[in-house]
Amino acid sequence: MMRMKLHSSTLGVFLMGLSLAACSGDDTIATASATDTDTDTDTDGTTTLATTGTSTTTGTSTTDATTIDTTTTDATSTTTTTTESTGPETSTTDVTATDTGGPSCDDAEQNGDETDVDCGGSCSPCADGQMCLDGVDCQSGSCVDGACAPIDPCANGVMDGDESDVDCGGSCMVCNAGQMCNADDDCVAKCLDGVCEMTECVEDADCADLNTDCTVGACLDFACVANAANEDGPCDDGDLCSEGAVCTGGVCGGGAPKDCSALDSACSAGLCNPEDGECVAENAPNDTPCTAEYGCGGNAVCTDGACVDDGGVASFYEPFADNSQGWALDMEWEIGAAAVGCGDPGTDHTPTDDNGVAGVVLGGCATTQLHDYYCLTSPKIDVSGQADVWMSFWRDLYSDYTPYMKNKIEVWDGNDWVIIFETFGFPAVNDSNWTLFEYDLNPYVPADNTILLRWCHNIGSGGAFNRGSWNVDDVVVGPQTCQPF
Ligand SMILES: [Ca+2]
Ligand SMILES: [Ca+2]
Repeated sequence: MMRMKLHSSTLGVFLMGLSLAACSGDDTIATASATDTDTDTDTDGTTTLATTGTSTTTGTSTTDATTIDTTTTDATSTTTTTTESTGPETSTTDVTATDTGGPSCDDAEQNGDETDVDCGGSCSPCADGQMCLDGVDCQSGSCVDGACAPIDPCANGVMDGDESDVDCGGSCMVCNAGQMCNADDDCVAKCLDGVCEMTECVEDADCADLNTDCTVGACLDFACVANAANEDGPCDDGDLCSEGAVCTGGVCGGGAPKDCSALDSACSAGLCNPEDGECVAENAPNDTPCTAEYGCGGNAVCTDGACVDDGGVASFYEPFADNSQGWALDMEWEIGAAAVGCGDPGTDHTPTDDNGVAGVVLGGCATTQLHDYYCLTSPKIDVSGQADVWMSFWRDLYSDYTPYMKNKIEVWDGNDWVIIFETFGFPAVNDSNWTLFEYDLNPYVPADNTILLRWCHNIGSGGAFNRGSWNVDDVVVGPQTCQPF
């Protein structure tokens, strides 16, 4: 119960205070609301406010003095105005009205801290569609863009509507593996016995683990599969010691072992190191018998990866399998297969299959037309480090005698060609078979340790007989007695 007696000058302040005060929602508070306000001047000069309620005046009202007596009982405020009558006519007014307090939660206006009419703020929450500031202003607890939104049945934390599990399935989002379902559509994948089953994938990107040089991961019926790709394209088979692997039906393979034969030698084998794919030379055990390149026929054995021949090693060897060492050939000279004809041998001397020799018109006769020397000249032969320098070769020479034909072998001593063999007059040379000849070159080794050799012939006089001339094989420059074959 509240009793108030107010002057008009303080009413505004009072209303302002009420509007700022928190509304308790208690409907026992009277709200200032007047349908009629009557202000008059008292006889003593003071102004007394007559307010609220409906004033009923009977006859002519001459109100000199007004006293407001406000009694508030619950929701009803009763104001009794007593008018003193100064004349014969007396007017008595009894007013009963709804009272006069501040904003309330049921005054049909948006005031106080309400977010919409009579709701929100400290009033009861608003219904869907009404204005709000925050979820607490709403019955649904959801304030979206300033308006109370209906509660999302798919996010209300209970299984309702057509959901198959809490907030999923039906018209809500699909359920995850392990959640309840009614049909496949309720699940990311499949519904099995009322439960969404586990799935490996939903889209191809989930299967990227299966991407390789030769495969592409794909999601098929919610399971990852590796599809073959890059058919016949290059791929890495993971073996550093294979080369040229390709994809075949999704599998990388078919690579060839890396070729490390460049490191092969008499006492080592080129092998690929699987750790880094590099070629390395693996040495044969020491004292393993071996065949030394240009070895001179001793008891060659491997020593720390090198084939050492105790008979020595030659500086140069030529079996004439081809002309890869670069001999210079004047007219009539050839390097090729031995051939029978005009006294030439049908087989070479070297015990290999190439049958290669050097000779004058292989399988035929030398010309008998007069000419100066035609020569077979060796490549440069480096004899550095060779303590003992001899030349040996196998010969099958069939010639006329000087002056019809003359034959010679020369060595370059750094300044001049020096003859180390020549033919003269009768009798002529006619080798019956391959024959070994050896020459000491030690006196002729030039300062730069590089020597040249040449085999030559001429026609010095008309009337020469047809002869097969030179056949040369297995030329060796090395220590004396060095005979590889
Ligand atoms: Ca040969
Ligand atoms: Ca010949």
